[in-house]
Parts: sequence; C-alpha cells; structure tokens
Amino acid sequence: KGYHIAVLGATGAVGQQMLKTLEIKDFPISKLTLLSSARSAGKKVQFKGIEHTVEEVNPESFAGVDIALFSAGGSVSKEYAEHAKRHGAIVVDNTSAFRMDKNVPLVVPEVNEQDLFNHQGIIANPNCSTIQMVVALEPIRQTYGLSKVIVSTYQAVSGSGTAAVEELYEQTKAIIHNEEYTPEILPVKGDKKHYQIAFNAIPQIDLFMENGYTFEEMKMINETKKIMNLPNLHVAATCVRLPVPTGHSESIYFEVDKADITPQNIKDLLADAPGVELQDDPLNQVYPMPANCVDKSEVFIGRIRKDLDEVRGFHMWVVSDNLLKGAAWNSVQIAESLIKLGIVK
Ligand code: A2P
Ligand code: 11C
Repeated sequence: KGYHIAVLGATGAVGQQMLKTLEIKDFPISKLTLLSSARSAGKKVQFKGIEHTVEEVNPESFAGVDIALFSAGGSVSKEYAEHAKRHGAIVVDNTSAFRMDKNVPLVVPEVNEQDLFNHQGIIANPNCSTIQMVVALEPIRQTYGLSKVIVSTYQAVSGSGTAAVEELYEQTKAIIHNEEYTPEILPVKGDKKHYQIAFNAIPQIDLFMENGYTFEEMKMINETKKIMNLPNLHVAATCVRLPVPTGHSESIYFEVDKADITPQNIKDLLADAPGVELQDDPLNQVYPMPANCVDKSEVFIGRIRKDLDEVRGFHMWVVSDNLLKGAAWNSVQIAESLIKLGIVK
C-alpha cells in the first residue's frame, strides 16, 4: 500500500532533502504533491526518475493527502495547517509555529515516539539543534538520570535556508578575490544589521528576546524540556553560526543523577543507542566533524569525558546533518512511525 504525501516548501533547503530522503528510504508513496509559493510554481522536479511539477499551494491542495510534510516557514504553516487538517491529512510541521502548543506532540522518534498517539492533526518536528542533542541525551537520561545541560552550538548556514548558503559561497569568493560584498542575509534576514559570515563566527541565530537569549537558544531550552518530558531540567544554550555549509556541531556539558559513572559507562550506552554513531577515540584523532556527517542520518558523538571538578558532570561533542536528522529525516521518520503505529491507516 502507498500513501498520498504532500511536501509544502518542496523547493527549499529542507524540502529538497525531504524528497531525497523519501526516495532513499523507499517510503511507500502512491501519490506525491509538491507545493511552493508562486515563485517556483511550474518548476519540474525528478522523484524516482519521474518528473513532477511543483504547484502553488492553495487551501484545496491537500484533498486526499494522507501525510503533509510542511517546511515553508512558520507563517505558511499557520496559514495552511488547518486546511490540511480539514482535508483529513496529518501535518508533520518542520517550523516553530506549533512546537510549544500543548495539543501538538513535539517528536523525535528515538525519544518520545509514543507521544504521536496524542496528535490532533498536527505533529511538530523540533528545531535541528534540539533534535541532535536529545538523541544524544535520552539514553543517558534513561539509565543515569539527567539534571543539567549547558550547550554551545557551532551551526551551519544551511539552517538559514538556501539563500544563506549562497551568501556564504559568494562572500567567500568575493573576499578571496578582494571584491566588495555587502552581507544581506545572515545572521537573520529580518533583523536590522547583517554581518560577514565567511571567515567569521556570529553569536546570533534568530532574533534576540528581552531576556538576552536568542529565539534559537530558547527553542533549544524549551523544546528539550518538552520532548524529554523533563519540565524541571536545567538547560542553558549559546548558539553560534559558523561558515560551515551543512552539519551542526554542539559542545554539551551535562550532569547525571547517579554517582560514580565513568566516561566508559556513557560510551557503552551510546554505542548501542538508536540513531547514534559513536566516534570517540581521541588518541587516534577520531571524533565527529560536520564535513563527514553530510548526507548521513545518524547523530555522531565523540569527545566524551568527565568534568574535572563536578563529580556528576560530563562533556561531549555531538554532530549531525542539520537538514537530515535535524529536519527532513526526522520528519520522514515521524511519517514512518505514524504508519508503523497504525495511526495512519
Ligand atoms: P519558493 O521556491 O516558491 O520560494 P528555504 O528555506 O530554502 O529558503 O526554502 C523555503 C521554501 O518554502 C521554498 O520551497 C519556498 O518556495 C517555500 N515558501 C516560501 N514562502 C512560501 C509561501 N508563502 N507559500 C508557499 N511556499 C512558500
Ligand atoms: C538554524 N536551527 O540553524 C535553525 C534552523 O526552528 O526549525 C531551524 C529553524 C527551526 O538556523
């Protein structure tokens, strides 16, 4: 049996990866509807060797759709989610529009797949930097408990969309050739100032809030508590953009509840954890790097070591393809879970 799948934002950085992932994972599809804005309507896209035409989304685009994968920005999700629901589709939304809504499950299948049973037509896919962190933390929480997390991120520009990746390449070329280049997108398209990303590090992802944190940092804090169902977990985040095209990296400090846990205990646990690949052999210079994680679905973990002062404290380095496990693969995985659990018949 196949399912009618719609992809809204099919021409975007994440949408393109969604199509690639549906193809690679051989997702059972009977019909594929590709949706975008008027800008890309009429564009031809190949899927499994067959040409599909991208259509401009409208309220009736979701007739007959079983699962709609949304990745066209929060305001587009807010506009079209109800129309998709009205047509009986289940929406898997990759934007921040509904993530903190208490009626919307926020799901990473390795962590809280069972929350899918509580859906009311919309399921939210978390922020990319949150997803890779909770995949790494959940096995630790299950076995040793978890009380505190402090994360610093080193995020790729593709998190800001295809136009930001273009800006990184064009700016890098311009600087190398001593040419003028005016930054126009990063750190945030909608903010007042724009800064050079090539050969730089920008400690701003998304807009700032009154409390001094950015929205990206608050997403990591709030989404982690919701996904792991740990409202009292202490979480702090600092999110930084680097001139890396794809692959987010994170330095994570965490404290467990149990005493006398060794780094080897944590490594043994993560070596068998779902969705994880351990790359931790510092003496042989084995550790994860973004350049090596592109196009892979796993969350890569290394540099696991004990804090030198806090007996329950550890550090680790976590890397994943932000467009795959961070977005497209997690969304497709949610769609697979919906079928596996019998939620979509
Ligand atoms: P389009 O190609 O027509 O602009 P990215 O994150 O890489 O910038 O991609 C954003 C995706 O969301 C694209 O597929 C884009 O389509 C789509 N999109 C943006 N705005 C809208 C809109 N108002 N309605 C439908 N799709 C939209
Ligand atoms: C980034 N994490 O790297 C952002 C992109 O809430 O889904 C994903 C934004 C989101 O810029």
